[in-house]
Amino acid sequence: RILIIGACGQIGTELTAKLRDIYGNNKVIASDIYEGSDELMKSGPFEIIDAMDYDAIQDVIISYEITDVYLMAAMLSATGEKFPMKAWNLNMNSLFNVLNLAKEGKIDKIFWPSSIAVFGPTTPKSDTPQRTVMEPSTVYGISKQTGERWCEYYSKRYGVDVRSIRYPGLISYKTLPGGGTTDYAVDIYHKALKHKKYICFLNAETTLPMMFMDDAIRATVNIMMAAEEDIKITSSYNVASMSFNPEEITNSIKKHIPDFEISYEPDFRQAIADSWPQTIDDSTAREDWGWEHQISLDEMTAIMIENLKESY
Ligand code: VAH
Repeated sequence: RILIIGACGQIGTELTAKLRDIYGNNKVIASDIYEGSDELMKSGPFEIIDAMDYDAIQDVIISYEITDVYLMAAMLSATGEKFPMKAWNLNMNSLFNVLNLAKEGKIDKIFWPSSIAVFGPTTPKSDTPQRTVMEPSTVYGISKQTGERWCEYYSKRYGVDVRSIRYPGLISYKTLPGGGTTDYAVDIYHKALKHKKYICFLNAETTLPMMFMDDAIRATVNIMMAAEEDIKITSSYNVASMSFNPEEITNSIKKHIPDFEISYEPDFRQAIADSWPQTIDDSTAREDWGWEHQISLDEMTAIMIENLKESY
C-alpha cells in the first residue's frame, strides 16, 4: 500500500487522485495535518499526520502495511522566507522521519520532491546541468539541497530506495496558490477570469522553468515505476517542460481573454525568482528513466481556462 504525506497540498491533491486511479482507492492512504477536499476525503482512506511526528507516521505505516511513501509535505519558498526555522524544521524533520523508517526496513520505496530552488544566483541560468554549482539563497532551496544530500547518503550508505525530482514551478487548477514564488502563474488565471486584470509580483521579463501539473504527476509516477537499477541519481533529477515569463503567459491568456490587462509590482519574491535558473537541462532523466514532457504553454492555458471559467 501507498502512503501520501502532505496529500492536501498542490502536488499531493492531484498525486492522490492519480495513484488511486492506478492502484485502487483503498491501496492509497492520504494524510495531512488537516483534512482535504471532499473528493480527496471521499475517495479513499485518510489519516491526520503531522509530517514531523515520527511515531504518527510509523503507526500508520504499520496499521496499513504501507510499502511506498510519497513525502509531499513542505513549506515553499516565499512562506519559508517569512518563517525560516519553521520551514527548515518541517522540510528536514519530515524527510529524516521517512528516511529512518526506510533504513529500519519499515518502508520499501520513497518519493521525495526537490525543486529548481536548489540552484542559486551562481548557477548557470541557461540549460542548467544535472550537476553544477548550487548555492541556493532561500531557506526552501537550502532545505531541498540538504535533503538531496541526505537522500543520496541514505541510498548509498543504507541501501534506501529513495527517488526524487527537481520540480520546476507547477501550475494546476485543482488547488489555489500556496506560498510559492512561481504561484503567480496559477493566480494569473484566476484573476484573468475574475477581474480581467492581474497585478504581478514579478517583472515582465522573469523567465522561470514551469510545468503543468499533469506532466509533473506523470514524471512522479514514472520515476517510481522505473526499475531500481535505472535510478542512477539518488539525490534528485532535473526535469523540464517549458520556460516562460509573465509577458508570455499573458499573451497566451489574451488568446482567450483579449482584454486581459497585466501590471507589474515586483515584491520580495523578485529576488527569489532572480536567484533561480531560466531553463533546465533534463537529458539525464530522459536517458535514465524515459522522462518526456507533453503539455505546452498554450495547451496549459486552454486547460486552465476551460476548468476555471465556471467558478467565475
Ligand atoms: C515555489 N512552487 O515557488 C515552488 C517551487 C521552483 C518553485 O519550488 O516555491
